[in-house]
Amino acid sequence: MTRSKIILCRSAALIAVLSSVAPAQTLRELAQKRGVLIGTAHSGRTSDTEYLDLMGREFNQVEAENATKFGPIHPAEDSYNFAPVDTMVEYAAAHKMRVRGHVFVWHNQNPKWITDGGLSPEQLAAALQKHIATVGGRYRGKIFAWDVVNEAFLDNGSLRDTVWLNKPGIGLNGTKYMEKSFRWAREADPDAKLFYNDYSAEGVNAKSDAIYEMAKDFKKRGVPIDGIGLQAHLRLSAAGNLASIEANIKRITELGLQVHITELDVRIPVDASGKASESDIEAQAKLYGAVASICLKYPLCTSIQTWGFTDKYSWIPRTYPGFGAALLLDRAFQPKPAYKALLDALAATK
Ligand code: 9MR
Repeated sequence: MTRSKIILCRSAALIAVLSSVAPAQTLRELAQKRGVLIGTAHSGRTSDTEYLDLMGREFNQVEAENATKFGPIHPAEDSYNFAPVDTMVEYAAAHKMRVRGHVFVWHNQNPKWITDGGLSPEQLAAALQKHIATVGGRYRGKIFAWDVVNEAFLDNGSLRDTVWLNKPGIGLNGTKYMEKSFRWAREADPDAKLFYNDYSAEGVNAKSDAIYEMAKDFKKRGVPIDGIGLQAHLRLSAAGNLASIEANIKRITELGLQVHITELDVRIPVDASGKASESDIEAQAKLYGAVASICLKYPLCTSIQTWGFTDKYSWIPRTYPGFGAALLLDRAFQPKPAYKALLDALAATK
């Protein structure tokens, strides 16, 4: 062997040894090893390169926080705003990330032409079908899973009054309007995984019971539903609800449905400068780790997604004054204990 060949072999051996002992560094490396997806909402800040770089480094799934909702993507009957979504889809492809779609049918963030356009139920049904066909069709093969319906139930388990159900609605009673939407979504993209998504339905309660019953009925009758999204916008008190969260994940997966944790964040009290107490930050970390560990116990719980990853861009302070610091990295992109807890949960042996 020549001298240069020997050096080459030695360095290859050294690299092999180093990479076998070096711990995997990022959330996505650990998630990949376990065969799960680790995702984040994308705030749309495309000029913040540090933000984009970190997102691509840590996550293997991304979902638009707003850009794929009905109003933002379809603001007028004949006009679609695809550009921000196309940009996200290209970014995801460049970083080898999967893309989740959010959402076709929701009571919020609908455009005026839908909510105030005086459309009849027949016209609304046609508009919704066309919307699903157009948006779902455009991203066929690029968006691997869609929240078809979001937040259709109230906390007491009854159906929410919405433009799609009864104000004026698309002309179908009860859960039939959702059934129709799932069927339209399947037609638009036969390969996309189709989800029902909601909040305050992580544990077993009146709302999650109603969702479970609907999903069971849909499965039984062949309505194309593939999973339930559990948003998981949590407070520290959720630490007392972990057994119930596990029971709910268990019963959903026993139906043969997937679970995606879709919007995980844990809001904690902050002072006027946005600072939280050490003990709350530690308790928050434990909760992130615990929720992830529960999901990882169930092979059909296939994705853990946080609603953003840096406290620099989070919906919490705007919506819950006095609360914040809900995500994995602080406002300067420094990892918090929650980040480490999630790493540890992903690294833990089964
Ligand atoms: O984070 C989103 C925020 O930027 C929007 O202003 C808000 C409008 O309703 O929607 C937020 O995202 C919501 C998601 O689409 C559905 N589940 C609850 C999320 C937080 O409100």
